[in-house]
Amino acid sequence: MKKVDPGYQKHRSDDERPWVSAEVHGVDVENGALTIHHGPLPKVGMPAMTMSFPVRESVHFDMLRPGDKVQIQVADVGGVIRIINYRMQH
Ligand SMILES: [Cu+2]
Repeated sequence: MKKVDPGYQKHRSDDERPWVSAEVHGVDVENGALTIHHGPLPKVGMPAMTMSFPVRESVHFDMLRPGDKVQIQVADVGGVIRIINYRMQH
């Protein structure tokens, strides 16, 4: 039987996921994580908070700097809530 990543809903395209405002506080490329302050993420049950957030492996974010304003999309990938996409917020 084909093993499917249980948390990642493939039928739902990334484009449909909500974009949430966030501010970069720290960039940890080595550990694949961003420290951010993000707005409420009701889909994954998080209020607004500052946290270290794992980033999906395929997403490049080494050009981000503390203070950058971004919008993020998050999803459960392999049982871990990760940033799966971001875009600069102007
Ligand atoms: Cu959080």
